[in-house]
Amino acid sequence: MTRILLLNGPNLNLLGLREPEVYGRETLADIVNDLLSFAAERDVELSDFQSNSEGELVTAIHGARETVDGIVINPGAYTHYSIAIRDAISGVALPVVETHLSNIHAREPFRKESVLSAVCVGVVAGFGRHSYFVALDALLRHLAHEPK
Ligand code: CA2
Repeated sequence: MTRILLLNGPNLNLLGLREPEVYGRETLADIVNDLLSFAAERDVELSDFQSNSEGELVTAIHGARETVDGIVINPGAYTHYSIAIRDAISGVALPVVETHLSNIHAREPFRKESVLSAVCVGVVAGFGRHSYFVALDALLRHLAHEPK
């Protein structure tokens, strides 16, 4: 069975509760529940973790090395400056798909740069909740074509 870890970074626990005009009305729990069904239909074991702490995300990435086949991550604002998360992704040598609800290229200039994209196998951004499903589907297709 393919095992995937879904990681969500800082403030994504506020989804659906604040700024619905930017990030939508659904909570993270709503999205994760639908992703669990999506994964189960494909015989995929999906685990998930959200943290507002950079160190906890780094530790979760390290732990993933022995436990999963790939990672889907919405790193939140860490996308734009976390060299620690970048180094963790490089260090575990797992395929990682970076995903964003919003189109980071159509927002403020400081969001246009991701320090993580270069160490990820791909990036999905701008499709709201659908970004997560596209990212997970793309990761599964990647794994099917490039097995360990
Ligand atoms: O578009 C995305 O998914 C982001 O990763 C979301 C981050 C942002 O810093 C990135 O530039 C792009 C912010 C997540 C904050 O989510 C909130 C949700 C509701 C209310 C406030 C923040």
